[in-house]
Amino acid sequence: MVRLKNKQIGLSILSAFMFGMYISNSHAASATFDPATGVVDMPVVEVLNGASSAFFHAQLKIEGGVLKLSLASPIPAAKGQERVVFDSATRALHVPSIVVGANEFYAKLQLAPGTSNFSVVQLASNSFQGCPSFATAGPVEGSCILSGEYNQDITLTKNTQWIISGGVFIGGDNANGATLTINPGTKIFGQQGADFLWIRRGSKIMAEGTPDHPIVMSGPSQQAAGEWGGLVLSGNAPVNGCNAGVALCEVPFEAVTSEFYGGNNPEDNSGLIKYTQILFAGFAVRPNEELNGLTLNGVGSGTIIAFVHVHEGLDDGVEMFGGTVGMKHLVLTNIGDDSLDWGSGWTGKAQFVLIKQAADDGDRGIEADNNEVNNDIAPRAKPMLSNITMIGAPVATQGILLRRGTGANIWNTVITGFPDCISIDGEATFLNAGAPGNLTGELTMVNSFISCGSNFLDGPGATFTVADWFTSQSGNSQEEPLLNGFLPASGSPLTLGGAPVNDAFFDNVDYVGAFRDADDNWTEEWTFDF
Ligand SMILES: [Ca+2]
Ligand SMILES: [Ca+2]
Ligand SMILES: [Ca+2]
Ligand SMILES: [Ca+2]
Repeated sequence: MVRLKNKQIGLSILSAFMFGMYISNSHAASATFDPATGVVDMPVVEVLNGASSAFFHAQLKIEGGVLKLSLASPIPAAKGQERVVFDSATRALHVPSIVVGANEFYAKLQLAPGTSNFSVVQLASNSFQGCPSFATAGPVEGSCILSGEYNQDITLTKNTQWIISGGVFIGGDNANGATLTINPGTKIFGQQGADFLWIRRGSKIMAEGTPDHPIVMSGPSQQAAGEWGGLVLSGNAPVNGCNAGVALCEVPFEAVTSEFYGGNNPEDNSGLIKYTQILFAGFAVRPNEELNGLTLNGVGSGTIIAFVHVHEGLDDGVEMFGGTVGMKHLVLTNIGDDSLDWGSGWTGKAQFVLIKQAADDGDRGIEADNNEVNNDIAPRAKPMLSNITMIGAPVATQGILLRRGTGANIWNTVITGFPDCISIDGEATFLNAGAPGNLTGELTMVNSFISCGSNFLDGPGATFTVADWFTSQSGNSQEEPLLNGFLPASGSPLTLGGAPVNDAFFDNVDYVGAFRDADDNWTEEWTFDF
């Protein structure tokens, strides 16, 4: 059966929806339906597989009451145009426009595992239908206001300008869990720093954009950092900061201390964020206690974060407070403080990260703590990171600052343009690392290229020099990386300088930095212009 949300609907209803497409064939819809044959024709389907994609002319056909894939014929790449997108990772088929009479719909279909059968999970009008019951009318036609706490599942559609008013919370804290679904191409705005979106423990965000219809979260004028608060996820994955022997470590968030995060479930799932822009966010609630573009509090490894662009954040781009969450394909540009910041014992993963600082603002590319109060507290921060391209500016400080007891395993990273490339700070950080030539494996960096004003800065408490640490490890180089913008220029040593990471999360690649070569610009189309 074809399913619409949780309700089963008959194919006659679906056919009635799709019949209009046939009538209005002149419209530039991304799919059409012929009721005589039961065929849904999709002239251009992009099939996403990580950062690569393939293009097809595809058809679905109603057979025996089920929508089945009946044709998939390869066609040349057709980026930059309206198209259907199939995401192999989520098995979701996004049809941005199907025409029904005078109306146009977004349709989301889901491929059942191990079959060629699709079910319809959503049909949403592409024209404004008035505000749903969970929102109030906004100041201009076509806008709706979200406020307060939501204990039921809600879906934000691209036909509406969604306005966040104050702290908008999805779910209670591990109670009344809800799912916030955000459709491709949806725009969400905050009006001031105190307007933010918060996914609480036990609830989920399902923000699945597409390359041609990214989700956008932004401020009202899109001119400066701090126009709205930002996006916060809180989860039940392990964090540090509790007293020894505490069975369940939960801690309050620094900027909003009524909100707790952390738990005992490393695989906790806070949902999915893909092809999403988070722009002009950040809010200083108190000095040194801020909302970031994307704040990840105790978020677990069941969560998917991929193809996220944080631009012009007032504080950090992405900040992890503990947790185990992994991320792929991040673009962090013009960030006011640190592009990537962690503390409270983050043990997650990241691959393919572009960090590019503005000429006039920014602190560190990566600022890494275990815990500020107790540098040796467990679980100790020890993420795995690979394929980072970090481009600083003279106004910045360090490319990477490793301090307050943090561990980390870093591969295939290039750092350039900062006053200092790498600093290690604090005796606990040095002791945890071991000694050059006899490292513990807790703090490592291999197959990485650095080229800064000064490549190394030895912080207080040093028991070895950062230079000895870096040069004693395999594949590291201080030669000029030869970038053209953020991509490797022809002849760049980065393209042959990498080593694969032996871990299932990571794509098996052998280059240094976030991009394979001059043609591998996976930031195209879905990002904000930076
Ligand atoms: Ca911060
Ligand atoms: Ca910071
Ligand atoms: Ca900082
Ligand atoms: Ca920090």
